[in-house]
Amino acid sequence: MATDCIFCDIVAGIRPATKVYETEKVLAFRDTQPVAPTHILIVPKKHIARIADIETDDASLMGELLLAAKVIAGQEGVSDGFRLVVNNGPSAGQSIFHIHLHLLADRRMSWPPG
Ligand code: DGP
Repeated sequence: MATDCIFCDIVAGIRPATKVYETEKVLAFRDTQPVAPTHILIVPKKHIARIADIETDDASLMGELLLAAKVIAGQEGVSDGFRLVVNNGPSAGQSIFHIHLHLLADRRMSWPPG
């Protein structure tokens, strides 16, 4: 049954997604509104709304997200140039309230980010 969280529904397999990586605790899939030629979302299967909500017990899980990013960058052939973004809260651009890393690559990135 669908939940009120799009990413929980993807994790549960009741909403389609183009998956690129999966472990027991982490899932990654392509963003449907890409802002770079390579744009992948990396999520914990556990529902946590925002980085501001993580607890000490989530430290290992958060580390798994970064390790997933490394593996996926290798799979995608972009290990030498990619950006990870985490938006926290509406004012920072967060629109889906389930923690996710954006892995962006295959275009020139500017700094500071907008
Ligand atoms: P953020 O704004 O940081 O919360 O990023 C949410 C991202 O999620 C945004 O880039 C668009 C993407 N997105 C929204 N709905 C879906 C969906 O149903 N499937 C997939 N794969 N991505 C989605």
